[in-house]
Amino acid sequence: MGSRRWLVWLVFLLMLGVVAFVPLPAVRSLPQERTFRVEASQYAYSPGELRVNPGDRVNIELVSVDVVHGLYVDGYDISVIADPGQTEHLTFIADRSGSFRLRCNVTCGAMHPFMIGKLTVGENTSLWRSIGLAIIAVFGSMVIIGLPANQKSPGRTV
Ligand SMILES: [Cu+2]
Repeated sequence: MGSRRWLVWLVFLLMLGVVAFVPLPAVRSLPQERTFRVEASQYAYSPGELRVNPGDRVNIELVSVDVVHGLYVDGYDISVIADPGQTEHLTFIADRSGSFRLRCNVTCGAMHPFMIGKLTVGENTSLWRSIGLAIIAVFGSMVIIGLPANQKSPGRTV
């Protein structure tokens, strides 16, 4: 009985380790060409967040809806400026992983400093890991709750 319980624990811990730390080769995709049409208006970008994989070639088409707006990518130190009604292009390779702010680099009005977007370069493996860990936690708690009951019942006369 004791050894079986120990074995269940071992399997449980192994599963935890696998989900938490083993790299996910299937998710790793080849670099792609990604094109985003980003509309800039006072005082936001739409979409507000761009998500790409490391190594992707990113094309941003910046469209200004009202006044002159810019788009500066923190960390990459590149920018583009679009006149009202115009579309300007910014192309770069996403070779740095992490989260980077997109900022308007043209003073476009009172709330200009708050005109901020986000570029995320990275695979969303943490999401899959957290889902996996949640499933294992549920499974594990079922095993832990279930085992003592099974072991007790034959031995005790209540
Ligand atoms: Cu602006």
